[in-house]
Amino acid sequence: MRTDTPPTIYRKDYTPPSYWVRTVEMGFDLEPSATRVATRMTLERNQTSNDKVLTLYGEELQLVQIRLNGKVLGTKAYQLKDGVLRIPTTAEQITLDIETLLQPDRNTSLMGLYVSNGNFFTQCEAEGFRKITYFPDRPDVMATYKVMLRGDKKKYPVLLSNGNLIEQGDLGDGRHYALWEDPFKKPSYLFALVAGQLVCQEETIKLKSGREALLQVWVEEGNLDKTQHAMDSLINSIRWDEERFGLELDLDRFMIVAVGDFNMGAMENKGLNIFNTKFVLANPRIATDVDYGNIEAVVGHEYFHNWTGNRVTCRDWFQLSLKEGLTVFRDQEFSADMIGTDSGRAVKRIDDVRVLRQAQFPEDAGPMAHPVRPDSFVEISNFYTVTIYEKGAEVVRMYQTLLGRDGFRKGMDLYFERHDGQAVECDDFRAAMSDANGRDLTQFERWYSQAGTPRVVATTVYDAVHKTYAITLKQSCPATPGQKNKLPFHIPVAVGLLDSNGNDMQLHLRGFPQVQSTVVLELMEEQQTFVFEDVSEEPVPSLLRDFSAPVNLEYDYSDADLAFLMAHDSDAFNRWEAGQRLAARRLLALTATAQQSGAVLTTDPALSESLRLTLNDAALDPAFREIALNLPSETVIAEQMDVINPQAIHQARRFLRQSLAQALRADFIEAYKANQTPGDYSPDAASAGKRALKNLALSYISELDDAAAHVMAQTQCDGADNMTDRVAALGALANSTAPGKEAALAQFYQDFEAEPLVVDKWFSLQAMARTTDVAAVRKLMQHPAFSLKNPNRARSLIFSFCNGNPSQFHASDGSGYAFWAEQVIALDAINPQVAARLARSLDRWRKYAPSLQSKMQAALKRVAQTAKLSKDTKEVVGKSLAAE
Ligand code: B3K
Ligand code: ZN
Repeated sequence: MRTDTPPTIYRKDYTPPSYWVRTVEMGFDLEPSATRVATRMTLERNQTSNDKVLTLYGEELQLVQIRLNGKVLGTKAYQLKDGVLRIPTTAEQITLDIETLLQPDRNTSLMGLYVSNGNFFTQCEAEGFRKITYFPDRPDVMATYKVMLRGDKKKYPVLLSNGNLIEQGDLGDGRHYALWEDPFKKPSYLFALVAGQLVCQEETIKLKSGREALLQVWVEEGNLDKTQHAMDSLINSIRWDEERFGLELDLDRFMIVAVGDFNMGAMENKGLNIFNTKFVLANPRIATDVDYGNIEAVVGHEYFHNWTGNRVTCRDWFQLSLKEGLTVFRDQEFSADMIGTDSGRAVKRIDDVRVLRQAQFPEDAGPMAHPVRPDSFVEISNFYTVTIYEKGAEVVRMYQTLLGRDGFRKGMDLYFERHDGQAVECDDFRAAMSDANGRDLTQFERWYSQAGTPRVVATTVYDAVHKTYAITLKQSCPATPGQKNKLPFHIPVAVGLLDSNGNDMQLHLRGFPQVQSTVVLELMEEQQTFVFEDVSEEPVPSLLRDFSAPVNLEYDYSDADLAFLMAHDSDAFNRWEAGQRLAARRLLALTATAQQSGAVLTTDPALSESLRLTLNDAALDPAFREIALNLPSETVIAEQMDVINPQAIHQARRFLRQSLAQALRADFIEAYKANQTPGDYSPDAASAGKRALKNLALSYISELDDAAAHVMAQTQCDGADNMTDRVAALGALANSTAPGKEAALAQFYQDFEAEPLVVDKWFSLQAMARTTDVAAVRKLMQHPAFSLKNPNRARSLIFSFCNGNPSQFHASDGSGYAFWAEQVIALDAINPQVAARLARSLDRWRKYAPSLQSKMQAALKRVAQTAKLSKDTKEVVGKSLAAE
């Protein structure tokens, strides 16, 4: 019987498997409509288990035959129900042969084995291997794999799998074969195969130990002019992990393959990383500076998984952040080290925190809020979230903040010493950090078990007589689904104190011997007071430097304090933060005014003067100036309101941008001129920073929407020799009333029709343009280049509109929500994972005005009531609709 409510899986119910799989041998006869898979596995009874059944999982498979120790199993010898295959047995050793039949060309979910543009690819994390064969598909079951691939020689000249190629040859019937062996044991989610018409760029490098390794980047023919940056990024990643963590590539061969149809960014399959083309292909013509940066980060991320994820993996999927949070932290550090300069590091840090606030804070405050180590889920694919990844990375970063870089490294070394080759838990990582440093991190566990963004309220008292300065920190954490009351977290709060000249004071924290300009206060109780001595004058506090913990910190700064910090703080993060606080204040006030009918919005000379100083401060890197001049996003402002009014926020932010453009027009023009990057394009941080500031200036000037601004954007669009400048100018035009706007959009499409990643940009910038309403999006969906089946394309238009164009998406007639429901339902029938992502767009529906709320609720219900909805989407809309 099919149950309507899919079951919830609980962390507390974890039991070890009844059998371990030791070896796996697989043979694939690759045919798009009928691929035959023969799997032989040897299993060994887990002595600690009392379970008298061997459990395997399979989905959407045609089961041809099962043989146990060579004997065919009749249907009475096993039970097959709801994707679970149970074989009663208590034998010590078993050899199991399973034959399955797949239809990769009909697999639109892009999980398991599928066809993309005529080539075969796999995606097995988290539970895709069960779409290839019946298997104990859980990460604590680790085995070595030998894989034989057979296929048509012309159609599939390239046959790849994990590990090392040990044999290849002709089969005489127009087919050929390749035999691959992965010497490392791995969980099934790291299995991969690729077959098809591909070409590669390759390079051999010498590893630190002197061993040689072959590196390859595989792409479709015609894309070899776009692989150099990925190759460079891979080599840099290998070097960085050797240097920073003493971790070497353990294989003789490491491959990256790019595919156009992919559910997410990339996948760290052992030795055979499979990537979304978006995170591999780059040349100046098609990729922006941001793309170059993302490619470096994602190539690094997947490579770093080889140790943090592959060599040491997760015991169960509740531990996902063990590998993801840690690996994001590692890729963030890698990208920062690649920039090298202090201010470059700060810009990277600010970027990462922006993502956290833009996406993770809302998640933590909404219906899908979950701890970094969740306690339950319905569909694990829904838990590849910004909480697991980005908040998880913040949690790892806090170890480093508390233990220092060297202490963190000691913890990492101990982690590998203890757990190499094992499937472990988040607690094991914490224990390694604790034991390697002799530090009690018991309370730190709450970062893993409690959801929600903690709030820290700071108050200060200066005692002029005793020359002391007391900072009192009080923490609390809002209730989240299933977690009403929270216990205090262990929060590192880095602080500095500025004297009246804007210089850092030397800090004498009572009870601590060292004198420093930044001190990490460890807030462990609900409320604690920290006293600084020998404080000669009342300082301005710089709190939560470098964003030392993922919390909302509140302090009653005056506008003057913030302007002072903006101008002087030695901590670049807090310099930026002060400007953001100031701007957010103005935006919230303007939003409040915009909500009163007939009210007039007024400008604020003090803010524009502060921003003018930053814009013109030649001592600051252009990249920093750009990020500082960027106002808090509409989403970030929305999160600070009790009741969200998207139109009022949009109106307020646009008004502020326009008034800044007016007040600073001459300065922006100057910045535009001063930050040109003549000569050959290079994506290095300094050049990218200049382009970013120049294009920010253009976007402000374009807010004025006058003839001069139109000419500027049009000239840049026509003359650009790289995608960063071209797309920035086209974006400015798309948001304007420039007479050449339609022609520019048409020209852009014509120039890049053959480059899918650029066509995505074309859809995306139109989806996010101010004037694009639902009707315009529907029209764009009629474009021959649009397809719902390709996740990148669906994201470029539909997601960009629903998540990136709030004032239009939240149109008062509810047309955006009706559109959203239609698209979630349509996508769900094609690709549940992608649909469930889109389903998250209405997460925060309860925060909107009642008239919008009821329309959102109706749209959510419409999706929830759809027949045959996937459990992915069902979980998301179900949690959204559930009583608070
Ligand atoms: N580990 C993969 C994510 C797989 C997502 C499956 N739904 C990519 C990464 O985090 O590196
Ligand atoms: Zn990852």
